[in-house]
Amino acid sequence: MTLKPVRTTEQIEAFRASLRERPIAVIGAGRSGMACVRRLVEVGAQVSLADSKRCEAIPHAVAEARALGAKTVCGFERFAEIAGARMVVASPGVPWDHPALVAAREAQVETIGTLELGYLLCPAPIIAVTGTNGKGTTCRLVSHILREAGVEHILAGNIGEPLAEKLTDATGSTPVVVEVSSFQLEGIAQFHPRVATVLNVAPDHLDRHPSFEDYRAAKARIFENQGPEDVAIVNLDDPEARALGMRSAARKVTVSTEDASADVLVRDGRIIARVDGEVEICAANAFPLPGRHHLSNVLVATAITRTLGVAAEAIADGIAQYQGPAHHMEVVDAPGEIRFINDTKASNPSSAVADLSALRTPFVAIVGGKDKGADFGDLAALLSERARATVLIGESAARIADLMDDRAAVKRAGSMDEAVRLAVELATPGDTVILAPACSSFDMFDDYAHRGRVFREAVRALMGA
Ligand code: UMA
Repeated sequence: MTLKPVRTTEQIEAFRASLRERPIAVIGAGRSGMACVRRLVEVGAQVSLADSKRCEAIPHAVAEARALGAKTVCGFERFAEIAGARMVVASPGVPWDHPALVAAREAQVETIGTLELGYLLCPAPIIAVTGTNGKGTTCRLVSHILREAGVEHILAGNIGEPLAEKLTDATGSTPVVVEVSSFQLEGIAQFHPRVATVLNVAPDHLDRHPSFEDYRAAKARIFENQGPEDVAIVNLDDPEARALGMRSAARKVTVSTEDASADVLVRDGRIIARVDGEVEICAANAFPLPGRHHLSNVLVATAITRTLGVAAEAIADGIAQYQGPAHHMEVVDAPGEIRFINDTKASNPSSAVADLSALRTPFVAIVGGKDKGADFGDLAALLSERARATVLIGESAARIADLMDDRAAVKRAGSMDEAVRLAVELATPGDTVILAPACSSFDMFDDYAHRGRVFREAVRALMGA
């Protein structure tokens, strides 16, 4: 199936024309906000860039925005500060119930997220992937398979580069694989992917979304503009994802590790795809990252690429040759008989549980960080039962400690250096020491990548690498 763009050239041109001379406020001077500032300046909008930080804290963004002719509003808090705006574009990190966004909507000012702006300007068809866990891996795997198959495409979204940034490379015939977060989905209106999937839904980001229902509703929005000419990939193994996918108006392509009626399934240890005819892809354990949760992602990536008509051989090669990104089950190169794994990307309990469950060696886990209000029950039970010891860090340490079995070996550390030192003392040769925080990083680090780098450096310093 060749994916057709949803937006016509005429629609995009009319939208661009509607932005000319229009006063538009972009909130958030991070990657998404700055990409939107660039695109809006290009089409001749009158842009104001607003950020809650002081200008001195974001010097590069402020300098670039001013050089482009945009106004800057630092220390931004209220709608009054951008009251002349005729459109507000909010970065994903800005909560949708931010008082300034609420006031803008009350004043009938069109308020959208940065993903929506990218979509409205995008000439390419979109393949969108969301889910609590595995969305980055699935998008990377789809991209890797498409590369193997020689299919030109673009990879964008929550994974790193915003859609609005990658637009400059997009044409009607280059599909864009977009990793989409619940934060981004809150700010959509017309966003309409040709192929969409929700991989799974488990409680996460409950510091941002008022309830699990609200978070799930945000995820469900990925399907809201799809019709029968589009495709929804439905993971039958995850009850939440299944329910959301089955309600979509799109044609369904189902995947399952267990259900023999699925369109992409596992039979006798082999992945079989029944999308436009039945083909065998490869062994179910061909994917280099361990764990059953990854098999679901592999099935979804197979379903997406088969839907696009990619040959079975290219899909099999892409699956077998996939290399994970830094910070996700990344083995740290260090001497000695202890294996160190940097899994800083496991930033919620369900991803940490999935990754820890896949370990085959005894392990000492370093866990904890900013408390997002998540339920640590399953994680604490797994650590109490399976970990040789647990070292807790960050804001959530006390809450996790309270849930651990009395007999479990639990220590607290005030820094990553101390956590790694304690973990090594508690480990025995042949063990794995794994950083799987189950929390976000902002209480101690700039972001998850910073946390991963600090872990790597602490390991190498301690082990004399
Ligand atoms: N800001 C305000 N007011 C607020 C909140 C933020 O002014 O109320 C300002 C901050 O001061 C800062 C800027 O907004 O200057 C940051 O904007 P942002 O938080 O939206 O960050 P970006 O750099 O634009 O990165 C965003 C995504 N960040 C979030 O969703 C929080 C990145 O996902 C994404 O890679 C990037 O767009 C490109 O698409 C990160 C993430 O943590 C990795 N995502 C969450 C996750 O994966 O769990 C959803």
